[in-house]
Amino acid sequence: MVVASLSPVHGDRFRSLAIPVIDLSCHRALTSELIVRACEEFGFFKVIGHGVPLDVVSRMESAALEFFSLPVVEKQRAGPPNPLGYGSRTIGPNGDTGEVEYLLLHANPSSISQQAGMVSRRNPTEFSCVVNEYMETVQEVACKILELLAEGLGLRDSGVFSRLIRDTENDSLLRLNHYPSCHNKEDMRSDRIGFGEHSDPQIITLLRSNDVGGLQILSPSSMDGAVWVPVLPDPTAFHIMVGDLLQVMTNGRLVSVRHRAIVDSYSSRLSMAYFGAPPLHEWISPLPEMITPQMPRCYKSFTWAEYKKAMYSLRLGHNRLDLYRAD
Ligand code: GA4
Repeated sequence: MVVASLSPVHGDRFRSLAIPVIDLSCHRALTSELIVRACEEFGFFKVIGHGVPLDVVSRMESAALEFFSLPVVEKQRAGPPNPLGYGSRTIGPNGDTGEVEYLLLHANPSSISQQAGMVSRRNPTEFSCVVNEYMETVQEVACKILELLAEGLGLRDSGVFSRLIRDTENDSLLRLNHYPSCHNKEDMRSDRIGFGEHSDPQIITLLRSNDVGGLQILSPSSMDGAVWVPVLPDPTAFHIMVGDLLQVMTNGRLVSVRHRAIVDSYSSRLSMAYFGAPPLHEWISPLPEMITPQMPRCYKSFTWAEYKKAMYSLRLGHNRLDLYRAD
């Protein structure tokens, strides 16, 4: 395993930490073992050797930049986010805010083409094609990671996680985030929150950012309370996050990582997050193979639709998994 070192930036309490870097083009058995270890320890790792063509990423990035550079009134045609669409500064329906503007798109091709009409007046068809191509490519990488993960966990069915996001009715999303840099000196603080602390509710997140830093993860095993670890940007890689549903299905063996984004005062950051999610009607519960006498069942069963309903009724930083702990 290659290890990347993280340099401390601003924030409250921070420390530098080595996070795992996993090369997906390496030997399968070794890679799957490393993925499991990274997901247990951090719920977070970086992948290289992922095989996503550079032009697929560049086309998506250019389309996102083109959208965010439109006049505000134009962007607002694609909003407000309920929950999909364009939003600025408000996050979710319960009063959370951040120094960010964003576009939330559903992975479903018909939903993308519907949204494309509001996002791009110039060429909605081209926008749909670019988003569909990016989604399909990134979904493949997500499935590969999930299959390696299942193998590394020794599960009989290596498709047990990936099948959920391959399902034609999957509820996966793409979030394009633009964190603008500061225009005036008064705002140049080192602790401006772009996107507050939270874990991602879905199964898995694949995040690609430009070369501007800002992502921080909460160090899971720190003895001295919460410590934020800044992640060095790498536009050629993807950062992978374990989501709440994967924590439940693995009966708490893998952890969903808490993270946040800080705004850089001098450069604007663009991130593109793919959230792999199951169909709405899908029942989520700890896999029987993950329940042992040493590790009794930790979570109750619920459908993804139920979980979504709960998450939209709560604040961004809420520890929503606590609601589903088995007694
Ligand atoms: C966090 C992860 C994804 O960005 C997101 C977010 C969603 C939203 O922006 O609409 C939520 C948040 C996220 C979890 C709690 C609720 C819903 C904002 C919020 C306060 C798209 C998602 O799926 O959940």
